Amino acid sequence: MTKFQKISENFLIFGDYLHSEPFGNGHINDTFISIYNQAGHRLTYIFQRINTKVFKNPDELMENISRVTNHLRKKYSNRRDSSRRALTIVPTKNGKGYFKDSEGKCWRSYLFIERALCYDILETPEQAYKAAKAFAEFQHQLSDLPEPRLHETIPNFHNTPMRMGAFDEALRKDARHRAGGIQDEINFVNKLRPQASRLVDLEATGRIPERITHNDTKLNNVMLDDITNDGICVIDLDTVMPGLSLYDFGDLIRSSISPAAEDETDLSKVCIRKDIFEAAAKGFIEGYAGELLETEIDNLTFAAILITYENGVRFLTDYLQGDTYFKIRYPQHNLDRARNQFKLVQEMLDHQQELEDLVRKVHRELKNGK
Ligand code: ADP
Ligand code: GN1
Ligand code: MG
Repeated sequence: MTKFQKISENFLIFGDYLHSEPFGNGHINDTFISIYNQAGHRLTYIFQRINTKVFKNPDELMENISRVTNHLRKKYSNRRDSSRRALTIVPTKNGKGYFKDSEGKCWRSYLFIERALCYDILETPEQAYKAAKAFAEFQHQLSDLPEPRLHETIPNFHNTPMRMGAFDEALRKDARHRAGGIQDEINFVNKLRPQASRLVDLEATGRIPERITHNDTKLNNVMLDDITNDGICVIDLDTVMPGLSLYDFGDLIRSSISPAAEDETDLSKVCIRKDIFEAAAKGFIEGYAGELLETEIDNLTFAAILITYENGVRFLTDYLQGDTYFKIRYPQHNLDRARNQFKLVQEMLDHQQELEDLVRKVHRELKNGK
């Protein structure tokens, strides 16, 4: 029996284990698919080794996910496809949300969502509209989650000024002697520094509300239906916690507006697609069913710029610290990602006015019922 099969035997799964393989392109957890023979049906399950360096309290993490997925499932209960619309945690045989193996590693399992795909690069404005709508509806559906407040699985996750503080500290320590080669990137970080606190300031002064948000709305964290392209299921729920609606719009734009991959090194390929942006803005505002405040709508474009910048700063910080957070495939990977993100920031800054105008146009059209 393989080590993996032994782990999987601790979950409440009926049938015979056939095999497993690594799956997906996530930067944080280790994800696998496992195939079972269940009374003659071939069934697939997701297994994940939770990254406990990043998520330090797996009990609180799984409690959040369990509350969120149960709440969503109730909302979909009259649709007869609730287990495709919300993640379903497969419990352990002891009724827990995760299993701790003999090495102290934490494992969980989800039902595999069939006939849907996660995209790393968005292909059409229709997909942008549907992905954005799914993330906005996800937030909207969680707006009446009963108390208590969700645990903050990573405190200050999108607190950009604190991310800047971490960057400054990493630069000061320069643990891997890498600072010498990144002067252009340091200059870019400093150029935008004065804007870093805008969203946290808007929140602190009560002009935008705290909501329950996903906080990791990277394009490949929503599954689009194979046939309809509908955003069938929002996944990767580890960072669902109190946050700002703007973070989720910002991160979706960051990860979908460019036709190039997040680690593309030919920066001439990193550019913005206005039709994708417009479609995503429409899907996001519409998915919120009229409940986004004007101040939130007015800051959608800025949020896309800020979250892309914040990600660049995070990649660069990890590069300076010796690549301890994001999975990398080669030593310069985080630096390449940071350069890519900063190029994308510059592209958005160069067209900021046009993007703002698109948001206003979409908002106006939706208000007029178009
Ligand atoms: P990470 O935190 O590492 O990004 P994710 O939870 O996003 O991990 O999972 C990584 C990938 O695995 C996803 O992008 C998706 O392709 C796939 N995946 C995760 N959960 C499911 C699921 N329940 N059904 C189908 N695919 C899934
Ligand atoms: C990570 O887990 P994944 O790959 O969906 C990261 C996000 C970053 C993203 C950049 C918990 O997302 O914050 O924006 O990489 N998730 C966490 O690709 O840090
Ligand atoms: Mg993911």
